[in-house]
Amino acid sequence: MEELEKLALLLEEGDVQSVASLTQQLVDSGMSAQTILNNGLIVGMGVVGEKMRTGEMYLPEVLQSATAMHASLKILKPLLAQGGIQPLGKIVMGTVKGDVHDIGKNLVGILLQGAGFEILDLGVNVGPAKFVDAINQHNPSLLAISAMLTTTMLNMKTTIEAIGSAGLRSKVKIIVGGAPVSQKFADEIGADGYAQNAVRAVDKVKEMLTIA
Ligand code: B12
Repeated sequence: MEELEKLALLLEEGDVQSVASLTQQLVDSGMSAQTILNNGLIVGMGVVGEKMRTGEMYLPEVLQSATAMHASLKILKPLLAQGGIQPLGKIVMGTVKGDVHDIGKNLVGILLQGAGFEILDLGVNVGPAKFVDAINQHNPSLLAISAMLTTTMLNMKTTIEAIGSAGLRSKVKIIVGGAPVSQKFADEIGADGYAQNAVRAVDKVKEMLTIA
């Protein structure tokens, strides 16, 4: 079996140790972190998502796959984040209230860091007040909000409203993303930008902050 197929399968099986060691092995063999991520890990996680939807995989198993993905990303992070020299600006990020999905958000953060931004990650299950406090405290140029559930994506709207009520809306650009989020939804809730994945997020953020 091809090594990347094997990695995807091990991720699906939630074999944390083997995913970590195969990741390290592939890195050592000279394979790029982007290839390992896109053609191994994300492929595997796609299968997990589909099996979760059809009821073939249950929550504890999915969590185990997520743990394996975290272990692999820990190895890939320094490679994916390579390249940033001068800080281009400060970005505060977080997953909205009620939502604990963080793999996609973390990836967006890693690539933005790699592009030269300073990242302040508030983590998961972040309520509107915490986002408001972070803007007051850190004065970022941009806020990146993630949501992975059709129910919790509505909390993006509440968050943007809270930022408006605190009089901070004009101080910070807001980008939203996550599987159920679309450009249309971003427009509806008054976000400044949307990106479908982490690679596009980097380009979009640069465009939003008018960085060449
Ligand atoms: C792993 C996982 C979990 C793990 C999360 C672990 C963790 N630490 O993240 C656990 C087991 C905890 C979990 C729990 C649940 N999950 Co879940 N989960 C997933 C799964 C399989 C993978 C998500 C993932 O990491 N993908 C890989 C990353 C790389 O992709 P990504 O997250 O989409 O991120 C990319 C883009 O979306 C974008 N992006 C993401 N964030 C941002 C932010 C910005 C600013 C930008 C610009 C872009 C961006 O860029 C990222 C990188 O390219 C998905 C299925 C799927 N296909 O998405 C279901 C899925 C999201 N989960 C789902 C559900 C239903 C649940 C639960 C409600 C299940 C339950 N019955 O309890 C709970 C909810 C828990 C909660 N309160 O949050 C559903 C959501 C359905 C819906 N439409 O609402 C999905 C789609 C599965 C399914 N097919 O049914 N889950």
